[in-house]
Amino acid sequence: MNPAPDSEQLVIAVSKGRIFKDAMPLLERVGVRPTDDPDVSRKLILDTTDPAIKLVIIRASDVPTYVEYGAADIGIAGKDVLLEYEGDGYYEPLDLQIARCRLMVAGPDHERLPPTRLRVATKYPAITRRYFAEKGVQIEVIKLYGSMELAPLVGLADRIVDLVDTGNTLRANGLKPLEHICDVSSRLIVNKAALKTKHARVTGLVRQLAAAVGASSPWGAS
Ligand code: PRT
Ligand code: MG
Repeated sequence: MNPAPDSEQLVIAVSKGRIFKDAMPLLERVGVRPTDDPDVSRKLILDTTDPAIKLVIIRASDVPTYVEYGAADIGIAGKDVLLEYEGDGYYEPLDLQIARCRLMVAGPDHERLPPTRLRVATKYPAITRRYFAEKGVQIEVIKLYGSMELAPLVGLADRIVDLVDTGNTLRANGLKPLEHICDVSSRLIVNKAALKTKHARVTGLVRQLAAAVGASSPWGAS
């Protein structure tokens, strides 16, 4: 088969780990299977069984940046990452309903005296500030890059804002979920220019993926 011309090539940005694991069966259903396993290979650009589609393997929080700037035409990213990302330089046509979890405020099982100004540790400072501002609660945000659950245990913070799935991680660290901020699942995002310049290929893929997840077709039928 001849390779597709460049303008017809689609680049899909996806992170390794749980989103990749959940996204692969969906992509396979629309004929896109990477020829290397990103958990084994060190390649950052993967060919797929569709000669016109490549995958770029990047950090979860970098996916909206790649798509906004057109380094990828399409991306798969958690709603948590999209809500935290400052910018709206992409379309978000489809909820893939994978990698589901909840974004929650959590705190110690046994609360000490309520502090005057809550210190909240999180890797989601923007979401956290918005959430507490809407409630009219003054907080101090402590930005961390991981292991948020540790912060209350060592006196770094009174609360955390983190993703919760089974709740096992919270329980194992003597924390409990306190407030539900939002449900999270992974979304398909699309570069705005690519929707125009590669319209047929982009809308075709989005429609196929919509059918694969049983969603009604975004951007109309045909
Ligand atoms: O590793 P890197 O820093 O690059 O990115 P990452 O750690 O965010 O990547 P990854 O692969 O761990 O998560 C990517 C995306 O998966 C997130 O942005 C979410 O959209 C989605 N997702 C779904 C989750 C979870 N479920 C989840 N449970 N991401 C993380 N968790 C973690 C959570 O942070 C906590 O530490 O799992 C723990 C809680 O799980 P339970 O089951 O113990 O409650
Ligand atoms: Mg990780």
